[in-house]
Amino acid sequence: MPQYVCENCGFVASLDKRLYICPVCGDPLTIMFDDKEMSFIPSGKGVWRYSSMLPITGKGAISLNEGGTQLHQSVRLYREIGVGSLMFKNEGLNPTASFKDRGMTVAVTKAFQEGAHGVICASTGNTAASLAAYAARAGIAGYVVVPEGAVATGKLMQARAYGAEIIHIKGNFDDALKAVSSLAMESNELYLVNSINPYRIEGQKTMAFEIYEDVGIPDWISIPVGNAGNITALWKGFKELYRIGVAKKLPRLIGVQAEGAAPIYRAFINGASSIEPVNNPSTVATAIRIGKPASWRRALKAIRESHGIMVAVSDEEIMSAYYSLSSKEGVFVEPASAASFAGLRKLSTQGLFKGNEMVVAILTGHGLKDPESAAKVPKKELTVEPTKEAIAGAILSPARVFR
Ligand code: AN7
Repeated sequence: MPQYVCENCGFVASLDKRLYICPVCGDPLTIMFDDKEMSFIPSGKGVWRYSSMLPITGKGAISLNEGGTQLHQSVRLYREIGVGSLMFKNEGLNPTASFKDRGMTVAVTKAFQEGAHGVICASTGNTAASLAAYAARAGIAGYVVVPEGAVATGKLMQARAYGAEIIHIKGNFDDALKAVSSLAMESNELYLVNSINPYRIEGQKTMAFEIYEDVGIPDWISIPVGNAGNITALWKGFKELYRIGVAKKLPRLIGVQAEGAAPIYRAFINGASSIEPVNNPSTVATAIRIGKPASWRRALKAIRESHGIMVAVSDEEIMSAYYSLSSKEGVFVEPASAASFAGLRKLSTQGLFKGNEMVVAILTGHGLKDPESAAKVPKKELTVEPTKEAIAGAILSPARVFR
């Protein structure tokens, strides 16, 4: 049987208990399978296609058809960074428009099976939107705790529309997660669905399975890092495929943090064995405005084991990547997701790529989530009289339009 394992101190426990973090050292627990307990027998669509690799079956799952997201082949930006092939895994195509839905279907199904009265999370926005949708689907209460004034409007409106109760705190995400975790750990009724919940990681690891089925094993995969659950999940998925002999090699991971919220990047660059938390994280990419990532240790391990690299990008680099993705590829994502490409761009100027690599950039959330950021791109807008002449006169680049 799979069991909880603490990758830090070796604590082991049965999945019968409800546990999130290690009772000995406080690190998030991992659901660990023996090789012989895993078989890669994809069947059906989306996250539950990989039930044979998950700790619970898809029977009676609380699902909104999450997963099964598309890879977009880059048509322009791959040349700029100088690789053979660049693909964007568009997680914005999930039902609530972020990758969180992959983990949420598994975690909320578990909550439902346990008879939890409600689910709760701390969130920079996307987890809140996802929780709210799956709680609605399950018919249980949803509570989301968010940093006041620091969540993109689309995400907040999603949570509101799905009927969740929204609690704003006068603090940041790290404060929210600390308070919410300790509340959930004292309560039988409230089930915690942040990424310190090991079932979240299980759902999210299916991203790796989809990439494998679509294109095999890329040379590099870049992924934005906030609380570090997703990079943990991505690596777990690939390692499991490798351990059971399905995949013959492993990708190298590129973890991207925003400069103002980059404790894992700093630890990596300094060769440190632990992170120095950032007390006042700040970045335009509000989704990853996180100073004390819960899964930092597993993220560092993933980067080091994969012979990967951490990179930090400025807000300017993020917003430039954001506009490049939308205006040159037609792929509109939120700033935290654009960090994924910003990191590749930065590493390419530092000479990381040789020219023939296959690279996948994980784009974690949809652009419509964050209209405040879209409002910052250069405007090409005019208001004119409702006449043919006025409109023709207002067209700024006639050479392209009247070709
Ligand atoms: C678009 O919603 O933490 O490294 O509370 O929304 O697994 O935290 C969101 C994180 C990247 C980082 N991209 O993933 C939350 C939250 C987007 C995100 C991340 C988030 P992790």
